[in-house]
Amino acid sequence: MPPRVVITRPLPQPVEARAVQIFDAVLATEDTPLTGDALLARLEGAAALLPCVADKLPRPMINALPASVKIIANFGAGLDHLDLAALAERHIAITNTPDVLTDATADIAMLLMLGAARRAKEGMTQIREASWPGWSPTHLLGSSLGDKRLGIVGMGRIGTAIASRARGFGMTVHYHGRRRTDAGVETGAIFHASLEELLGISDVLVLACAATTETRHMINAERLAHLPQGAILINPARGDLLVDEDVITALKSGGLAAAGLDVFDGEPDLRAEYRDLPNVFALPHLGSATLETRTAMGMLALDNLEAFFAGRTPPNLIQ
Ligand code: 8YV
Repeated sequence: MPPRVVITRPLPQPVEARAVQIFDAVLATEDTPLTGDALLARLEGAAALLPCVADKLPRPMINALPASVKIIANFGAGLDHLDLAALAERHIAITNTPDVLTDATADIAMLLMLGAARRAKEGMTQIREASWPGWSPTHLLGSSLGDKRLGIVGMGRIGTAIASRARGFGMTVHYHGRRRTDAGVETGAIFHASLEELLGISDVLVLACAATTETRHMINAERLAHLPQGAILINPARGDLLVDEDVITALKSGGLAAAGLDVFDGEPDLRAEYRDLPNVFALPHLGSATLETRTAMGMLALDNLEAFFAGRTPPNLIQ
């Protein structure tokens, strides 16, 4: 009998087809997060869980998982919705799906940058509300990206992919990370040993780091004050990297000219100001949302499970 794998959400058709072919797969019939008792009931007798970012697994949930569960194959790169320490204590393996979503997420970062810099929200509002006064030399003037300095926080796979796109737009690339990356990966990007130093020169700041206890609320009033007046903040990573109140204050005062946000603390709920402020270009967590990418993510999650149950090391084993 193949191992039972519980999948929390509907996935692209080829992924579900392969899942039922190779596993005793329990597919999701509803597209809502699976949590609490409903999740525990579905996991009875299952060997694996395939969750996504919206399926929160804090310590009490992990402690309550049936003993049959041996691996969690996350659909996504970020693991901040899972308590890794609690999983390690229970000797439950965990894998994720990096690489395959790098390009799609870097593309969204560029969309956020362009949307914020070019005042796309205000333009779209004029179209929707039929309030476009007509072409004028001074109508909705945004700022060019080409001559700007881009500061990237976290030069990992996604940060590196954003850097190569930004170079194509003529931006000068700077970054801060835990360590300087190899010259081959850096390709001319300028390393800053401290975050504050990076902030000081970032006309556009993009967050491309993981959400951890160290990075939580990293962008607060004090850090925002280091940015050049009228900088643009881009967040395709995780909402809790920001202190929302401080970001909103800066957006209202003009300290920040604009923000491009794809992720929100407590999403899908978001602060009313992020909905209403004209200088916030916001998307509903679409970073990896292309059919190709979501299919590749699902296939990679299945690869990880296949390897695990065949006694091999899964390609994306975290712990
Ligand atoms: C995914 C993401 O769509 O991979 C991640 O960490 O943020 C998204 O691109 C999401 O996590 C799916 O679970």
